[in-house]
Amino acid sequence: MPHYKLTYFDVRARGECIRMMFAIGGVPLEEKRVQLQDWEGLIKSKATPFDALPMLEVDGVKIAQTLAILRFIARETSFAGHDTITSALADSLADQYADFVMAWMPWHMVNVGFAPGDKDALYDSIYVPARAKHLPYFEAALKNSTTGWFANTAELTHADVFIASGLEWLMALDKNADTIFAEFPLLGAHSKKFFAHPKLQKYLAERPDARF
Ligand SMILES: N[C@@H](CCC(=O)N[C@@H](CS)C(=O)NCC(=O)O)C(=O)O
Repeated sequence: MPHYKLTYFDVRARGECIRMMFAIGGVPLEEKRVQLQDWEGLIKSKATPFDALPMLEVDGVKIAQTLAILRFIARETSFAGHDTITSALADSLADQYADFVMAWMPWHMVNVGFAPGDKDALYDSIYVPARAKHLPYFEAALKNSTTGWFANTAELTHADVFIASGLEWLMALDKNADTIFAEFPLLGAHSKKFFAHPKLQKYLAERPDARF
C-alpha cells in the first residue's frame, strides 16, 4: 500500500471530507496540521502545487485540490460508484456543492475574522441567497434516491462524504445552524445516516475538536 500524507490546516473545513474518506476506506493516513503562522513560509518555499491546502502526498507525489484528492481515494477504496455513469453523477453533485461553498466564501472569510467586513450584512446578502439557491438541488437529488445516498447507490460515494462533511462545516459557521434542515428534511436525514455510518464511528470518536 502506498504511503499517504495529508497536509491541511488544523481545522475541519475542506480537509475533513478527505480524513473521513480515508477512515471509511480503512486506509492509514499520516497527517500534517499546519498552523496559520507557518503558512506564509510554506507558500514561499513552494511546498504546495497551487499555494493552497489541502494537499495529499502519495509516496511523495503531491496532489492538490480537495475534490481531486477525494475522488482519488474514493476510487482507490471502491467508494466512487460502481460504474462510470454513477461516478459522474456523484462527481456532479460534489462539484455543485463546491460551487455552493465558493458562493458563500466571501461571508465565511469575514465571519471567521480572516477578512474585514460586516459579517451580519454578508450573512444576509451572500450566505442566505446562496443557501436558498443551492440546498434545493441536493434535497431534490435525495428525493430521486431510493437508498438515501446521493447517487442512488447501495453504499455511499464521495458525493455523500463531501456534502455531509460540507454541511457539518456550514453548521459550525451559521449562527442559525439549527434551522438549516428545517426546509430540507431529506438533507437532515442524509446527515444523520452519514454520521451513523459504522465505518466512521471510530474516527468520529477520536478526531480532535475544531472551531469549524
Ligand atoms: N479549490 C481549492 C481551494 C483551496 C483553498 O482555497 N484552500 C484554502 C484553505 S481551505 C487555502 O489554502 N487558503 C490559504 C491561502 O489561499 O493562502 C480546493 O478545493 O482545494
